[in-house]
Amino acid sequence: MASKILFVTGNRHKLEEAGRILSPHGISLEMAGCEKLEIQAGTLEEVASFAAKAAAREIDAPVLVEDSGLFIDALGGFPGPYSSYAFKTIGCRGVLRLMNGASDRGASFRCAVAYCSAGDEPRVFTGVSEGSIANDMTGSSGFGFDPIFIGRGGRLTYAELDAESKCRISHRGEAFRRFAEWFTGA
Ligand code: ITT
Repeated sequence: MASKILFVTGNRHKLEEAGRILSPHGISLEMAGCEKLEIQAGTLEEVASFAAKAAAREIDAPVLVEDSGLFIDALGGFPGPYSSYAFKTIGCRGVLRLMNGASDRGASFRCAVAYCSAGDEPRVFTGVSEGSIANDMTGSSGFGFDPIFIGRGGRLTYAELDAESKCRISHRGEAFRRFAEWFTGA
């Protein structure tokens, strides 16, 4: 029988992608009915750990929390842990404007997944996908910064990939697969 775990997120796209990644490992996700407590911190790991510990305590059950972001080399890693805010404010177009004329277009998507049971310390699993920032927005799949991110060695943005292909190479895919291997003892 599949293990069901509560996932603390307000982002349905994350829930859909994480569910797709975990399902071959016999794990299914359900959106938790509590808020993700977002602290301001320098790393995704700290943000995810803090939120997971707080949520596990609040609902008295094991939970998963994920924090992710786009780190752009030419912008000193911005927006990084502030990606959610940057997406809501300047969006893909604003990032392209900031990158106007930049010859170094290197960037990475990063993801930290924290698993925590009530009263325990969180365990964190990370994933990275290296790539670059496109010159224009292309594609309509996915969410967030997908239309401007091209994975390493590829030509297509994440928004031009189908969900299965994105999850195979994405930061989220790597982090959740690492979690699944630990959780199932594989
Ligand atoms: P929760 O905190 O409720 O889980 P969120 O969308 O606010 O949802 P984050 O705080 O982790 O999530 O912010 C990550 C942001 O980084 C997200 O809103 C996107 O703009 C961007 N992002 C993360 N992963 C992405 C992906 O796979 N594709 C495109 N953009 C992504």
